[in-house]
Formats: sequence, structure tokens, C-alpha cells
Amino acid sequence: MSRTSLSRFLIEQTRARQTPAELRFLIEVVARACKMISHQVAKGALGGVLGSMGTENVQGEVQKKLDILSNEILLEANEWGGHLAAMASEEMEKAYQIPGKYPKGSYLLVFDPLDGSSNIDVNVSVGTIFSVLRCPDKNAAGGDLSEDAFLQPGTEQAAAGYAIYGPQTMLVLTLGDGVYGFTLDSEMGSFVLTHENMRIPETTAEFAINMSNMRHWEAPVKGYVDQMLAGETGELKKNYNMRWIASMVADVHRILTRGGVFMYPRDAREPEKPGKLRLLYEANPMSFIVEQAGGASTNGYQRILEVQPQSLHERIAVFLGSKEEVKRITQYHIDAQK
Ligand code: P6P
Repeated sequence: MSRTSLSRFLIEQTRARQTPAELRFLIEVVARACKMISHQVAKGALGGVLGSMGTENVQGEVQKKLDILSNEILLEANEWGGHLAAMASEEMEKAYQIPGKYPKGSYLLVFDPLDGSSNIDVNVSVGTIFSVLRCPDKNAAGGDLSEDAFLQPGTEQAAAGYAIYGPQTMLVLTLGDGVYGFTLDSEMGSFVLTHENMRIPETTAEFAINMSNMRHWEAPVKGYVDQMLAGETGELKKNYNMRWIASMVADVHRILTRGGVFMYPRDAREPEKPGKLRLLYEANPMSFIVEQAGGASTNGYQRILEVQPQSLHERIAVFLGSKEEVKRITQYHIDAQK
């Protein structure tokens, strides 16, 4: 039986929803760029692409050579197609304006070109995360598009996805009608549908958090993790397992595949920051995918997808995954406010 290619999926599975051709084209272009990034990541030391640039990005994080290369691959793949009004990236302080020689389109593309890049040099899975928004106003006829165009709540996303560069390269995608996984057939050079309608189990016995930050957490998080560590003798009457890959794409993919709860809470190290992860190109796309797979995603108090962004690179606390556990930790935060 021949498998369904990404192209065929985008035509057949989205026909009923009349997905605009421009959006289908956008997804195909991003998928092609992810194949190119996968190829560069896989070269490792042989490609001379490991290590750092010796520069920092707008986040104040050391930029790896592959961070910059991946960013450039996504910009070059998308700027000429006429499907985008502008782009934004973790690696660029300002929005990327489509060069005047190219036509503008109806969509905005926001991405983390290589998430988890601190894992690259130790050969652990990394990924690309992307979010697609509709451009509120191509106003841009002549001038630059205002960054305000990107400041839309996650509920406005037209599509979201990630590529994970692991033992297999996979593309996981939602267009608002379920979550679908495509595995890269490296012999054919194309993504083929291998995971239809991915669902997150409502309950779990596995949590993901960076335990080394425990002394910095707020009480609701500390109390919740203590309950899980107490195992079947504690209030939750269940033994829990823990995983932390320190690559959001890999941790979320595991949760999408077998359940779990992922937490990156705010902590006392930088109390002025609401969290470490970025809302527009990490939390929102992953939250869209998780909710479409039957899971939940909050900042401890409300759905992440309903948060109104105030700036391009703003950060947010993230609790996502199996619905039962996300509801529990969210309730603990709300109760702590009373
Ligand atoms: P820590 C990677 O840098 C990242 O943005 C996410 O992919 C990951 O979940 C998190 O940060 C890891 O953070 O503090 O554990 O290194």
C-alpha cells in the first residue's frame, strides 16, 4: 500500500476544509526547508556546523552555527513565494520584511529555527517550531509591516507544526483539524504520513521539568512535584516517572506519543520574567498542537492560546500535556491566589 505524501495529504485531507492553496504552499515550503535543516544537522562535525558563532541572539543566548544556518534556510526558502507578508524568528530582534522584489502574501510565519540547540554538540534531538498567522492587513503595500501584526493570540493561528531531528526526522502538523505526523523517507526525500490523528492520553504517570531549578519554583509547582515524587504512598496514589531532554520539541513529541506533562514554570532566578519559553514561536504553536491532540496547555492560570501577546519575544510559563495533570497544576496555581 503506497503511503500518503505530505503533498497528497494537503490536497486530499484539507479539501473538505477548503484550505487555501496559499497555506498549502506555505506548509510545503516550510517542510522543504526542514528537510534542508535536517540534512545540515545530520552532518554534525563532518559539516563544520557544530559549535557556537561567538554571538548572542536577542534573547541573550549564545548562537550556535546551526541556529544561524537554520534561520537563513527558512528565510531564503520562504521570502520569494508570495505567500508571506513578513516573518519573525527567535534569532532576529526585528520582524523580517519581504524584500521589495518579491510579492507579499496573506500569512505571517513565526519560528524557532532550531530549538534545543544546546543539545546539538552532544547529538541529542533538536527541532524547528513554526506558527502560521493570517496577516491582519497586508497594509504593507509600500512600507514595512508593523510588528503589531504578529501580536495575535494563539487561537488565531492558521497552522502550527514542528520538525524533530532525531533517530527519524518527522514533521508534526495541525491545521486546526487534528494532529498528523509525517516521517521523512530519506530515500525518496519526501515526508510521508505515518501518524494519523495523534492523541495525548488524558492521564499520565510521567512528568518533564528541569529539577535543578526546584529551589527557585513557586509553591504550587514545588507542591505538585513533591506529590508526584511521593509516588503511590502520597496524595496522588501513583508512582511517576520523570524525563527532561531540555529540547522542547523532543519532550513535546514524547508527550504527544505517550502522554505526560511538560512544565517550564517561572522561577525566582529572573523574577521579572514570566518564564523562559517564548510565547509566539514556542508556547503558542506547541499549545495549538497539544490542544488539537486532546491535551491542555496553560501558563498556570489560563489557556496559553488565549494570552494576548504584548511583544514579539515575550516569554511565558508553560504547563502542557495530558489534560488531567495540566488541570491539576493549574488549579493549584489558582488556589494559591485565594
Ligand atoms: P533548560 C531550549 O533552549 C529551550 O528553549 C527548550 O527547548 C527547552 O525545553 C528548554 O529551553 C530547556 O531549558 O533551562 O532546562 O536548559
